[in-house]
Amino acid sequence: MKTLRFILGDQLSHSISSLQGCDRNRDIILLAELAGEATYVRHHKQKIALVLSAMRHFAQGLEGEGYCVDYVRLEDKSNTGSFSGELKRAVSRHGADRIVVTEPGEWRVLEVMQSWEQDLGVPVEIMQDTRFLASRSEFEQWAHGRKSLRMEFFYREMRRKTGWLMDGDKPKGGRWNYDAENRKSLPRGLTLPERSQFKPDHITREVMDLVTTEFGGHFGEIESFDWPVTRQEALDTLAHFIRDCLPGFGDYQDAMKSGADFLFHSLLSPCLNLGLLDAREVCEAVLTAHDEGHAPLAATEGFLRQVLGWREFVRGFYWMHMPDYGASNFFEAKRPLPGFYWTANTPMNCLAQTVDATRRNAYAHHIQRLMITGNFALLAGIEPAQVEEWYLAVYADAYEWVELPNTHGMALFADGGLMASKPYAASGAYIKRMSDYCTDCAFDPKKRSGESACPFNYLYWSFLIRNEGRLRSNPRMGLSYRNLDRLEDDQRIRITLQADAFLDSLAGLGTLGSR
Ligand code: FAD
Ligand code: DLZ
Ligand code: SF4
Repeated sequence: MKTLRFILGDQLSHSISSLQGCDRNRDIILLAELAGEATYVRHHKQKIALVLSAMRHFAQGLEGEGYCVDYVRLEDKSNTGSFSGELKRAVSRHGADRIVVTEPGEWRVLEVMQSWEQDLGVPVEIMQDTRFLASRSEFEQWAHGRKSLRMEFFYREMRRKTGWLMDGDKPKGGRWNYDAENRKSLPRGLTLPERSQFKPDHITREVMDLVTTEFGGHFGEIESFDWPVTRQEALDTLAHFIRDCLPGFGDYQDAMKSGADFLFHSLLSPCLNLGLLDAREVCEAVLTAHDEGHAPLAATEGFLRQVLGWREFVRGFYWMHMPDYGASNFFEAKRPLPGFYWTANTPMNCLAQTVDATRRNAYAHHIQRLMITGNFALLAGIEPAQVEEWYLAVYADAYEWVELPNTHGMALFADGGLMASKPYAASGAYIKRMSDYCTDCAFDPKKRSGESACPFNYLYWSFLIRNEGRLRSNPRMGLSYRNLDRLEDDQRIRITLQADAFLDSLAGLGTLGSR
């Protein structure tokens, strides 16, 4: 029997289930560079270069280990550009009579995979993706019968299951959650760690040129590319994070600063999502650093919560709610995505900084994604599908299984509360407290209305007014609505009028939102 093992571009792990039991003398491993995967949303140039370069390096590594690799390059004239097309060609090229593949990270690809057996007339084994700490069925069992799914309770279950940061059945230090200690703003003069940078080698350089030629019209800068593209570089990134960033990770997890694109964040998501690093090894390395006295408990717990908690939770949540998850639109938001999400051309400094960093790095850290671009889209009532397409396109770590729950559920509350207990809506006061963006901004974060008022302020109040019927009964919105109740009627009217005029201007009916 001749087996074809198909490895997708985000399955670059030696432990991938589709490689298990591989007979190096007989089996063929297929990897294919696909124009369709670069364009189903128009990915950031660095994202495409990252995936292609990591694929080329991975294939080279497999060949060096004696595997028989069939690698289809983007430039290949016969390349059909799709998973199905390349698999079909490979089956006939090799006379394969069995296909083994690991389940993908996106519903649309699973649907395609499920048609292969019939279309190609050979048995197709779709293996579980075992690179997560909770399997899909384990998540579903945990979720079964619960009225609402909250990350916090899932995370506690995962702590118990792994025994990580546990004293018997109690959390180490007596608390499950050190979030309250992880919300410090950055003290002036604090030295920030350098990002570890990887100079493109000849393979990456070649891919960067290819991306420039083929996808030059896509969003984002390519020349600044310095992402890790091999397993060794990914391990170096992890070591650098643990040494230089982890001790400050907890304290400044929610902070933002002009010109500081990475702060104490790990930059590990592209490596994790491609498969260059495994979630378990990342958590274990961080726990070892804590045991050796290198990282405080709050930082260690804060990091574990992200990987063992959020990352696993959103993955289980995605598969449980697909294929219909993205269809809801709780606030009936319909406005188009403003042009400055692509150009950074806006006098709102927080947005300009975040979009510009995204353009240069294919990266923004979590609080920028959630509380700047996400918060703005929520308050402004931008149509969820347009916001989701943007997030899937612009970040190096974006795959639908992780992007969609974070955008649709967490940032936009478009699912009406399946994922989060309340919308993450915030006014300019929050941004002022957590960043230095407001210092250099054309607007005043202390003003609620008027020409120089921060747009986040009147948009925030107008969001509460507009959605009163949907949100007032939410117990976690009580304080917000008590504050709204203190506004006089004429203030409400002024705010609503200003917010509407501002939003119309974003849609091209005026010039307020753009420079
Ligand atoms: P760190 O701050 O160092 O965190 C460590 C790790 O924890 C990350 O590498 C990541 O693997 C994990 N993590 C942290 N928060 C989350 C989360 N909410 N969901 C899942 N994993 C998490 N993350 C993606 O990997 N891909 C996406 O497409 C993506 N889209 C997002 C869209 C929105 C609107 C929001 C609010 C968040 C999104 N996130 C996404 C989650 C998070 O912002 C990124 O994982 C994080 O910014 C990656 O940077 P880092 O590796 O430096 O993270
Ligand atoms: C994101 C991406 C890109 C840009 N290119 C490829 C590719 O050329 N070949 C490939 O196999 N995978 C690519 N990917 C990753 C896929 O989009 C990913 O496997 C699916 O979205 C499923 O998670
Ligand atoms: Fe952003 Fe408002 Fe601060 Fe300007 S004043 S940076 S728009 S929060």
